[in-house]
This record gives sequence, C-alpha cells and structure tokens, in this order.
Amino acid sequence: MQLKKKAVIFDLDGVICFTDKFHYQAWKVLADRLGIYFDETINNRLRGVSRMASLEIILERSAMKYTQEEKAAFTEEKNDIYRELLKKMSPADLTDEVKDTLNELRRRGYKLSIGSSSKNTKFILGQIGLGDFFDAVADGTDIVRSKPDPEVFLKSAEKIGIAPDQCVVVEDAKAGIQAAKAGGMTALALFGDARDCGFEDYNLRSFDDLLNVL
Ligand code: B16
Ligand code: MG
Repeated sequence: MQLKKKAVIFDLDGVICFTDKFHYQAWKVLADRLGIYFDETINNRLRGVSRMASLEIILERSAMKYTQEEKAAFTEEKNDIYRELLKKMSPADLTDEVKDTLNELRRRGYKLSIGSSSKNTKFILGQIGLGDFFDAVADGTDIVRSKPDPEVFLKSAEKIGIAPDQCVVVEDAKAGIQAAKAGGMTALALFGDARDCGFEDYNLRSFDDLLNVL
C-alpha cells in the first residue's frame, strides 16, 4: 500500500512510548487500597480510554457505589502516583526505531502531530526528549469527548492546518482506530487491540513499516 497523504498523527501511549506498566502500577495501588481485584488483563482494557472511564472499568468489580466527588479524588490519587512513576522516564525510553522513523518522515515533508487521550502528554513528551519535536500536540486537555470520538484527532489536524482526509493516524487501541475512521482519516493499526480490530485500513508490522506505506 502506498498512501499519498500530508500528515501523520500519532497516538502517544503504546505507539511512541510505553507507559502501560506505570498506569498498571498506579491503578493497582488504588485498587488494592479499595479492596478491588485488578490485574494486567483488566489493565489492557484501559488502553486509549480516558482516566475517568478507566476508573469506571476498575469499579465494575466493586460492590460499592461512589459519588462523583469520590471518583474525582480516586483519579487524582492515581494520577499523583502515576506522575511520580513517569519521572523515571528519560530519552532512553525512546527507541532508535521510533526516533529514526520520525526524523525520516519529517525529512520526507510530512507534518507530524500527536493525538492522545492523556492529560500527561506534554509531561511525557518532555521526559522522553520530544518536548519540542511535533508540529502540534492535541491531548486530553484539549477535548471533552475521548476516543472513539474523533475530537482529539480532529483537533490535532486543525492545529497543523491539514484536512482530515489528508491525515494518517497511527494507533494501538481499537477505540483510537474507530476515532480516526469517525474523523475521516486513514487508520493504521500498530500492536494492541488495534491490530485486526476490523476498522483499520492497514496493519503495520512495526513502527518503521510506516516508511514503506508513506
Ligand atoms: P491520563 P493514549 C491514553 O493515552 C492511555 O492509553 C490510557 O491508558 C489512559 O487512561 C489515557 O491516555 C488517559 O491518560 O490519565 O494520563 O490523562 O493511548 O491516547 O496516548
Ligand atoms: Mg494508545
């Protein structure tokens, strides 16, 4: 497949870098404190899902009914633990494959941006040395509806000034692939439950496989 497009919008967690283990550790501390069973399989369901929606998935295993205020406090508690763990990230967490592919795409003239549900996006990009790299960043702080709603990708496309049908999205979550398609973009699946989810336009074999299709 050879795509003639102008921009590539990347999901962050699970595509550019991997924060799953930190999300898992932080949610696990909260779940243990609340006496709720939580494991890595449940954690996989949190990929690409907003913070509050993630909490709701964890609370499926609880018999308790919590108020919105309590839930907000729980997500804040988890986020404080998560951000402490993110401080361990450094430019060493960016693989050469990702770095070299991004540089080559830029050399080929593509606009490159981020479309992530995470409200910690800018912090994570700074940690891994990409704080100033992308042409634009749209993240959880810019949107009111999370994936599979296309809002974050449409916002990202708007920020770089490229029409949605000229944008390719790279995602590791099925919800993200659905969001890209809902926004009228080409959806490339990489890893996770995005692969073969039935909504993708193409399954990437690896991150640098992008150079074969763009
Ligand atoms: P935060 P992505 C998503 O990022 C993560 O995959 C998901 O697990 C997380 O719950 C969500 O961000 C919100 O993150 O709590 O940092 O705001 O995959 O859309 O880059
Ligand atoms: Mg992701």
